[in-house]
Amino acid sequence: MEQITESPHLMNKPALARTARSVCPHDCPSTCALDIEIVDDRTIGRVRGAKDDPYTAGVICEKVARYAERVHHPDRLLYPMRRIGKKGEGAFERISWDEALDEIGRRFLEIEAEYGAEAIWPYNYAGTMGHVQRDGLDRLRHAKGYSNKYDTICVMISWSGYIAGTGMLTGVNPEQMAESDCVVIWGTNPVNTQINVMTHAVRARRERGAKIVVVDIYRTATMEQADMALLIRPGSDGALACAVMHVLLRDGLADRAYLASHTDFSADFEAHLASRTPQWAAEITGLSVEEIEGFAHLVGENPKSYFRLGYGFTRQRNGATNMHAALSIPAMIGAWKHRGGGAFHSNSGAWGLEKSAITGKQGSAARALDFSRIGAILNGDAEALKGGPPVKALLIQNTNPMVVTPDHDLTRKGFERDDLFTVVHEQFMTETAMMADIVLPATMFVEHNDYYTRGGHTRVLYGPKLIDAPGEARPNHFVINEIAKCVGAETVATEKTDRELVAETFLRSDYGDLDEIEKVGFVDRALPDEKARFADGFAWPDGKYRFAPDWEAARIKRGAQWTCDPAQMPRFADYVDWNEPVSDDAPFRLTTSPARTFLNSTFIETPGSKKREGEPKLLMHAQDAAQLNLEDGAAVTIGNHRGSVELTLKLFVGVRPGVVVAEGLHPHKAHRKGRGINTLIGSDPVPPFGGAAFHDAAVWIKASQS
Ligand SMILES: Nc1nc2c(c(=O)[nH]1)N[C@H]1C(S)=C(S)[C@@H](COP(=O)(O)OP(=O)(O)OC[C@H]3O[C@@H](n4cnc5c(=O)[nH]c(N)nc54)[C@H](O)[C@@H]3O)O[C@H]1N2
Ligand SMILES: Nc1nc2c(c(=O)[nH]1)N[C@H]1C(S)=C(S)[C@@H](COP(=O)(O)OP(=O)(O)OC[C@H]3O[C@@H](n4cnc5c(=O)[nH]c(N)nc54)[C@H](O)[C@@H]3O)O[C@H]1N2
Ligand code: SF4
Ligand SMILES: [Mo]
Repeated sequence: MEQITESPHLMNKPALARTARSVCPHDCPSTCALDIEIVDDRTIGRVRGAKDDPYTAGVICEKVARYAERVHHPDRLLYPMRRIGKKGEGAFERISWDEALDEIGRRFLEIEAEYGAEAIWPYNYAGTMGHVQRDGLDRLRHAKGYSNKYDTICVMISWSGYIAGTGMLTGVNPEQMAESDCVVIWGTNPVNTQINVMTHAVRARRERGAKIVVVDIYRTATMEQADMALLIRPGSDGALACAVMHVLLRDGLADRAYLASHTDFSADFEAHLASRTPQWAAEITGLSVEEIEGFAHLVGENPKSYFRLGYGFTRQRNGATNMHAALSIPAMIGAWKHRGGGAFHSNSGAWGLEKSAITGKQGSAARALDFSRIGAILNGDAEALKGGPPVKALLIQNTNPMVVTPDHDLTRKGFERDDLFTVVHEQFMTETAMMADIVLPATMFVEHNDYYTRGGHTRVLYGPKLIDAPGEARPNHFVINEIAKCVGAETVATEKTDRELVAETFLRSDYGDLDEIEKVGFVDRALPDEKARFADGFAWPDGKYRFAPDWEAARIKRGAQWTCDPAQMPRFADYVDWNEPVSDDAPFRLTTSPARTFLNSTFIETPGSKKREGEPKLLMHAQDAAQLNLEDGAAVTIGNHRGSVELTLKLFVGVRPGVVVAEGLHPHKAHRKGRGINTLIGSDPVPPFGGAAFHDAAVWIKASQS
């Protein structure tokens, strides 16, 4: 591969001329406002968190503070390439953009003629959270009738559980965390995954003596900062939540007036909770009765409690019901009534964007294939293919499915198919790009224009092009337009620039004029506070919070599909025992929680992140290690019926016996034997509407044979 020669490492350069406002493009709820030093028209310097943004408040994570090392990395892809070796071998030759586009157009048209348009699957996710570059592929997809994608990999489970209660995906402005008496950080590890939550939670403690509660399955850096640490068994959150509600009712701490005015609370639900005792939940969660009662009393006596509900705890087979059960606690104490109280998961229901300029005509009749089941789909599973033609071509942008999707061995087998034509548009030679027939070089966020959303706060931010791209790297917008021209979809190949698409989308969404918006850098979509706390009613026809969810109504709101028998869903907020069962053959429960300086599969190439994360490790309790005769630092193999993976053992006191944690999506090649952690994760769709249970796998563990 060619190396960048014109961009020396920047941190050494003198501070320069100007600083520009931008926004972090990554798939992180914080969506930080950034101030970026511009050294010259090809070079950035320091990246800092904007001090005048109320949510960012001058704080960003270390990986993005060092972004210059990613933009100016010597391994960036600079030219289009054609594979000349075997798939995955890594042998490519440089070709021109014209050659690449001609070949893509020709192959796509041939495949369409022989198998139909649905045999082509544009496959994009959230490597960039800019809507023009992330979602523009839909314009081409819809115009051609290529296969749609059913989005399950990240938010399907959690959003479904949240909407089942409130009816809408919004909540109390997270800046208000600083005004609460108790901040409950549940199933998210913000020190790793969205640092700004900590800024506001810690402010509440400093300024008002608020307590911070953390609910997790291992002692994370976030839990280290908690006043109350609730270390529970994976998948047991529903039991904890129900027992807390039991205690609140039992001890007169529920807000009966609020239950009557704002919820569907019923005698039947109260009777249901009567059997969900702290003793019952102690068995399931591993907590003591005192811990459960202590937590219930803390929030019951401090109804100005703010529940920050994460994604992580929903990556379980019972994750949607656990989200709904945890969300039911703030309703039980009337937390929503109080400024500084309530709940928040994502604000994505508040954007009100009209995006047809980007995504084109909606409502294509083509089948929607499950993003997380790419392995089954590429291996010809008729049910996963929905009875349609095989997938013969993939057009991949902003995602690295060879690393991030579950059931990896199946995924790999699919990508290895000789008759699969794969196009990957990337910034680096990822393990997915290695499987491509054609690799196209992509720009980074400072090299193109876009606007960004992510659900962690209330603002939509604009990030302009600040420097020129290296080599022949091109934005997604360019690639989509050019491919459209090659496959007879000229009408969707807009002459508009990425900036013009942002401007048009802002106008159509009643956000206002981009020139004006650019002066401040954002549009604030905060709902009026009363509305954010559902003071006039939750987003159901009768305005009542649902302790007894109508999952079918939630499905319609989500535009989702059932992946289980609807009768399987519990009637009320509850705990259901759906996790992958442990057995003598697979006695440990594995979670695969994100690492601090990787972002999904991104940043694995930057020196700072590589140094901090080191080799892939498995966190295990000393008692388990002793039983298995394993020592700290031992090479271990962990496996299940899906495959096996090698890691280095790290003894860790903050994990329960029987539970092991592998942090971070290290590349396969970083593991001995070349298989990474998603080899062990199932792709069976999680009830009720699909999704991958990344933190829910049963595994065996043994010393590796050298
Ligand atoms: N540094 C970094 N930041 C990231 C990411 C990254 O990979 N690295 N990924 C980004 C993306 S795409 C997303 S969606 C968000 C996700 O961010 P989060 O919402 O924080 O989700 P996770 O990090 O998956 O998991 C959070 C915590 O949940 C714990 N957990 C797992 N199972 C359970 C359970 O059953 N119950 C409870 N109570 N806890 C459980 C995990 O151990 C972990 O500590 O983070 C984003 N930010
Ligand atoms: N085991 C396990 N697996 C997981 C998770 C977990 O917790 N555990 N988390 C899951 C979650 S929550 C998510 S969201 C998924 C994330 O899965 P992905 O969205 O695939 O992950 P990323 O690494 O964020 O981004 C993928 C790629 O996008 C590329 N990219 C960035 N910007 C651009 C651009 O402008 N143009 C183009 N063409 N490419 C670009 C990056 O270089 C990167 O290689 O992973 C999931 N996988
Ligand atoms: S990755 Fe998250 S915390 Fe880091 S700068 Fe981006 S938005 Fe902020
Ligand atoms: Mo995600």
